[in-house]
Amino acid sequence: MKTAIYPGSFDPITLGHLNIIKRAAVCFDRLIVCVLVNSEKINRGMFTPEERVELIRKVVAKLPNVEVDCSSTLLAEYARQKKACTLVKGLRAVSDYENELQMALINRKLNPRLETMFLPSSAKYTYVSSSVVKEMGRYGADLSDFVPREIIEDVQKKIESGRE
Ligand code: COD
Repeated sequence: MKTAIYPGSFDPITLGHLNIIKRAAVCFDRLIVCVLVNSEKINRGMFTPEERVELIRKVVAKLPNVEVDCSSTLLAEYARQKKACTLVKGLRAVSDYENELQMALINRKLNPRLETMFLPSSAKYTYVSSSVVKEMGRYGADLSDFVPREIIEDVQKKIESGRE
């Protein structure tokens, strides 16, 4: 069974993330979407790791080979524990690549069986990011082109509660 991991901050999950999840899910028997809590960004996040997992679960509920998890383990070690052969990363721009290449090389050094697969962002989601969602939400803008519809209300409520 071929298992892949799609790691991220997912603060919150966006349509750009979902597009990568759906495209990766057809390439592997099992895809684990993993909220990494050792990422530098996590402590600065708006949503707690548990909330991020909850939102992702709502969005991927109908994708049978997609699981959602949260981990504070070193990614290469987490992949070993899950018997995963591949890390999936999305690339929005050349600027993403430099940092991602370095991480891919380090992860393969730490776990020589672990490959990184880069999926280019779909053109219509290239500009979508969790930061943009939070920024737009603070201004009460319509999030339907940015966030999966199942979680728009949750995301808007959370952003509004942060404004009080
Ligand atoms: N279209 C396509 N892909 C997208 C889009 C979009 N619109 N938005 C985001 N993505 C991709 C990102 O490029 C990334 O691959 C993934 O989705 C997750 O994105 P984010 O923004 O939720 O998460 P990031 O960018 O903060 O990444 C956090 C990671 C946890 C993935 C990163 O920090 C990481 O890989 N950490 C592991 C550290 C590691 O491997 N260390 C090794 C030893 S140094």
